[in-house]
Order: sequence, then C-alpha cells, then structure tokens
Amino acid sequence: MKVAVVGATGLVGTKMLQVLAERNFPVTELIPVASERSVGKEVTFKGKTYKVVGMQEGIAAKPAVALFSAGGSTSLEWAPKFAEAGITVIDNSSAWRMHPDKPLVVPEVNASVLTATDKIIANPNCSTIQMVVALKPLHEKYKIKRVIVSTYQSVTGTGKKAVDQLNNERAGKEGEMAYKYQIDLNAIPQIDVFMDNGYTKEEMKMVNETKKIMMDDSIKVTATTVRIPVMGGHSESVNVEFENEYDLADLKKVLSEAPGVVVQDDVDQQVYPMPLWAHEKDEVFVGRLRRDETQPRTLNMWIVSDNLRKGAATNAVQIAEYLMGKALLG
Ligand code: 2RA
Repeated sequence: MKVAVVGATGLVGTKMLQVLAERNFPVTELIPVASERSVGKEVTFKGKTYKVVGMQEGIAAKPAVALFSAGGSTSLEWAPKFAEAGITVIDNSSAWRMHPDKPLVVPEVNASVLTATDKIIANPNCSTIQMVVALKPLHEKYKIKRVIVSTYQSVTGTGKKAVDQLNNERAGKEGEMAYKYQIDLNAIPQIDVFMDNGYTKEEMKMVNETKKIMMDDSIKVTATTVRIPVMGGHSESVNVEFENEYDLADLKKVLSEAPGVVVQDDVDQQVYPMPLWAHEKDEVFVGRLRRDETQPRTLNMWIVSDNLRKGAATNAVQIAEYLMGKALLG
C-alpha cells in the first residue's frame, strides 16, 4: 500500500515512520511529504532513505492513506485536497476534530463510527486519547457522570523546540524559548492559549473531545493541563464519579481486561505508572486506583502514556490498520 506521511520531519511524523515499520504496516511505497522549507530533506524508513516531497507531489503519487502531522493550518488547506484525490487522510492536528461530519477516533473506543466514505479522519489530542482508553470500559459498566482531570504533560507534546529548550536549560546553554518561562525545575499551568472562560485550548480539547469520542454529551469533564519537564509521556490524575456503585476489585479487573490498558497498581511494591516506564510503549498505563472517600461512587486513578506513540503516531496507525482490516480504504 502506498502511504504518505505529511509532516514527516517533525517529532510525530518521525514517530509515525517508526511505528509503521515496527507494526509491519504493509507499506509498498512511502511518500514523505512536508512543507516547502523541508522539501529535499531526507528521512529513513526501514533502512531506506527517502527524499521529502512537496504537497502537490504527495497528492500526485496517489497514496491510499496519508498520515498528517503538519499543524492545523496545513491540514485545513491540504487535507481536503488529498481527500478530493481519493486519499484517506488521518490527521493528527486539531483542525478537523470537532467538525460535525469528521470522525474523531480512538480505535479501542469508537472505531465503529468509521465508514468507507470518511476521507478525513481526526486523531484526537494526546491527553484525551490516553484518558478515554481508560474511561471507556468504566463508562460501559458504571456510567460516568463527571470527570475531573489534572495533567502533567511532557515537553515532547510541544515539539522539538521545547525539547531543545529543556536540554539547553539543563546544560546551562542559551537557546530559543518554546515557552514564556523556563521549563526546567518548573511546572507551567498553561498548554496552548487561554480562552474567554479562563481555560486553555488544551483543557477545552479534553472536555469537548471526550464527549465526542465517548458519544455521550452527558459526561461532564473539567480539566487543568500543566507542562512539566519530562520526556517520556503524559501523566494524568483522574477523578471519576459514576452513576452506579462499583467494587474496586471488580473495577480493577474490568480495566485489566480492557483493550489497550495495562494496570500497574501494587503500592505495597511501589508499582504505579510513570513516564520513565511508559516511554516508547503503546499501551495506556493505569494505577493508583482507589476510592474517593469524600463522595460515593467515585474513583481516583493515575494514567500515563507515551504521548508521541499512543497519544499520536500509534493511534493514527491503528486507525489505518482498522480501515485496512475492514477494507474501508479506497
Ligand atoms: C501538547 N497535547 O501536549 C498537546 C499537543 N500535542 O502540547
């Protein structure tokens, strides 16, 4: 299958190439695509070097699927052009996520919404993906009323410039700032811009995307998203209020049997999810499971996942695998 990766030179694009190779996705021809300034650069895929091409050349090559991670403005302009050429676009930007007729998909949660007519499919925000993978089995059994989430997000979520800023700060070097403030030894309670309601775009993405993916607008979500100087993945403290009562041992069993979830929860042995362990893995790791003793039918849990993998590249490739498996690719 001819596959294009648009934004092939970025952190997520590079991870998409890695994941496509790791999962032996049946790529017969790779078309690495990027903006004009990156045309001519080289990327490596399965030991072979490829020259990055521009958008028009990417369309002309007529790949069956194009994995996009090139920013919202590029997706808004080019995803429709790829789609019009019959190419199925799986877009990692926020451009199409809340568009009413574009599916927003986490395969373990709502792959069933996908059809052969979907030519632009949105990959959710990384912090949303890891949360809904854990919430889905709990919602099915206990029906979720309300979610309070606080996140502790890796600098890799911002991109290479942020990783460079952190490394420079740690090395005592001057360099370009991805953030308004120093990130080393710090925690910045702002991811993306502030909205009129005092929440950031990142926080509202978690609120709105969760409802769409879970297909239930009754789920109340409130979020605080924070950037911390960590590389391996995003961590989330999640408080969930259910309609129905639960038994903690049963709930742990439900999670341990859920697709894409690994329960790491043995506090006697100080075993719990950490970015250090989640880095370069594709699962969503859940631990610190305990009853919220301040109100009935409420749970506290801790969720960690590699935001470049399950939070972006792996989820996009899993969508492509699902489409291929169901013969939904043109
Ligand atoms: C972040 N979730 O972590 C956003 C976009 N990747 O910055």
